Amino acid sequence: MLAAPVILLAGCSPQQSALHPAGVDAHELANLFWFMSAAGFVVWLIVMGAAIYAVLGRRKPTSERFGDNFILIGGVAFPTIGLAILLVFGLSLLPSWGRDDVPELRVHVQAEQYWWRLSYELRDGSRLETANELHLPVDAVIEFALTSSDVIHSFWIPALGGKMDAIPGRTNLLRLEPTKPGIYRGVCAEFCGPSHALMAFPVEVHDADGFAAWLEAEQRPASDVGSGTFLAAGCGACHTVRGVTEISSIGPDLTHLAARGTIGAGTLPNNADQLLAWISSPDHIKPDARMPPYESLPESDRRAIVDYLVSLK
Ligand code: HEC
Ligand SMILES: [Cu+2]
Repeated sequence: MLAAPVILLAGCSPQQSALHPAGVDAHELANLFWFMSAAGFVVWLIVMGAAIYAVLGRRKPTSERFGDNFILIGGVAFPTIGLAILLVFGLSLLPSWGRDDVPELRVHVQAEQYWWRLSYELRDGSRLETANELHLPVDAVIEFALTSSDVIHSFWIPALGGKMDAIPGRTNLLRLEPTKPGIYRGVCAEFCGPSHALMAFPVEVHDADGFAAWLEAEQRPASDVGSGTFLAAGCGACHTVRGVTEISSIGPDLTHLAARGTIGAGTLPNNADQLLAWISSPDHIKPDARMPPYESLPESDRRAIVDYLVSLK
């Protein structure tokens, strides 16, 4: 009994916790949670007090008037006023739909089985494509335009705010405002297939300079030194590496893959050994992953491809 909460709490890393808020909405949600919990606890104490009094209290008959008043106050007035207060507090947190201010940054998010296609709207109106790792500026209102290419997914960064569904054929808008630089974790929060639990994404919140530096680095085209085996193996049939192969983008953009912390949407740490394992047999690492295995390629070829991938800084 004592060990249970310890084990449960150990599972709460602040990186992915709605109770360690690092954004405006997350703060409001955490406050709502603590307020509701405290109010629930007070009501529980009162009810338990009444129950204990009823069982152990003095057995003296009470007047009918006392009985009527007790029911009116305890059974009608108290719940009505108490629930009204909780309702008003809860409703006050709904986003105001009249908000017509322009967000400082817009990011298009297309959920795919089982990864995230991300596209940043730049000041000049062009788009910057990337995948599986979000970088955001601190203290800025960011609007996410969410959609999906296959089934319903849900976009959720617990440390920054609430979740919203990504639905095929629709665009849902979600605004978040990070308040604290750091590294957080976002997840898919709607069951979408066998690898649903392997559809996460690291979120890095930068100060303004850090974000500008990331954006600039991300816009550079990739290096094509050593791309021979990668291209010959046909990886370009699904992956774009800007400036090297831009035929198709069925899979995640790999232009600056080596700058990302994880591979397979938060599934593995990004290093040469894991990349080799991933290319050899993605389906083993991530059931139902939509990438073919390359086990049949000679190992020297797979290693040459990995050498190229780790150079994509
Ligand atoms: C049929 C299309 C297809 C081909 C061909 C393909 N891939 Fe993929 N690849 C994908 C898809 C889809 C994913 C995303 C899988 C997931 O995370 O669920 C992926 C993911 C990856 C990732 C992880 C990217 C990230 O952001 O986490 C790497 C690295 C990768 N592929 C490398 C390669 C290499 C190298 C080749 C050639 C040997 C190759 N792929 C061939 C479709 C393909
Ligand atoms: Cu999903």
